[in-house]
Amino acid sequence: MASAQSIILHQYEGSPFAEKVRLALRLKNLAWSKVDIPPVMPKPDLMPLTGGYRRTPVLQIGADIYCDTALILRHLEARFPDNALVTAGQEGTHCMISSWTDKQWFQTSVGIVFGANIDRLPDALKKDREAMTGRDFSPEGMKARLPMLKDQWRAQLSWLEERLEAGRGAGSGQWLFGAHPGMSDVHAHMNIWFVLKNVPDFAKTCLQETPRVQDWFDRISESKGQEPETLTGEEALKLAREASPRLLAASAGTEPQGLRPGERIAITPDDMVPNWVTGELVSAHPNKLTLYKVDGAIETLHIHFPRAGYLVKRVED
Ligand SMILES: N[C@@H](CCC(=O)N[C@@H](CS)C(=O)NCC(=O)O)C(=O)O
Repeated sequence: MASAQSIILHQYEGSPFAEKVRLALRLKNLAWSKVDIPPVMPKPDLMPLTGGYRRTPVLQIGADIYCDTALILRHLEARFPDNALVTAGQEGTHCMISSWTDKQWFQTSVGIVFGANIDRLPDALKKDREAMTGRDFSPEGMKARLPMLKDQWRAQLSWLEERLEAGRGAGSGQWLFGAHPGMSDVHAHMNIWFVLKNVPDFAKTCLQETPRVQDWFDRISESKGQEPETLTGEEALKLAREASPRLLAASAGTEPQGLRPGERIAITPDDMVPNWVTGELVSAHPNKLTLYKVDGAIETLHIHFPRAGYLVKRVED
């Protein structure tokens, strides 16, 4: 039975970013629970946890809410260090890798998945993603870009092949960086998983040209982990309301904007139509920012965001 200590992933099955976290949970063999959320707005059971942040996935542990896989994975690794995915010497590298897999490569993947399936996609999904990204999802535009995006995707896949080949020469080419699967492997797996699932013929043809990647992908996909318990959104909200966030010292170092604990600030991802979440700053670090008393959320929560890829501003009263 889930408790205030349980790892709860708010997710949906087809989400590649959720798959990234599921893979990390499998590799770390952690027990976890899930709440299946809708892939489009509205998300009535998620908003009281995030204060309006709408993306998938979101991680909840009691009254602490972690937004964005960049922070979710860092937090899981720090809080549950067994079966480490960030091994000595790899600190920082996986963040640089994820900034490529999650932005440049993912934009290519999503263009291919939507472009190849555009005539079958529900209108609600197209409209939702148009509103979220401000981009053009017209069938003509998507179809016209498809062949060019496929070129881009194959080029990026070939970087993994080169990496695995180079590692083999150094005696550790089983995984991207070393003899054990690590966080960089977790980040790199997502785009292949997503395109293989939704545009299988194209992905399989590319993988035939990159046999080391195919072998690596098959091996990492074999990880089993633990089956999650399924919770309802209401059950997760009850846990959040009844728990207290982990103790966290109010602190901010040398913030470029001079932000101080107690100030009202707003934060949004920088790669979509602004989705500001507004609350009181508890603590700010170069890679993490924590809010309390967030507008539209359960007041007592601590809601945590990464910094890279996010815009932050002070909110004047
Ligand atoms: N930078 C975010 C990106 C997450 C993301 O774009 N997720 C997609 C689903 S895979 C999404 O939020 N789609 C809209 C939605 O689910 O509402 C992260 O790493 O968590």
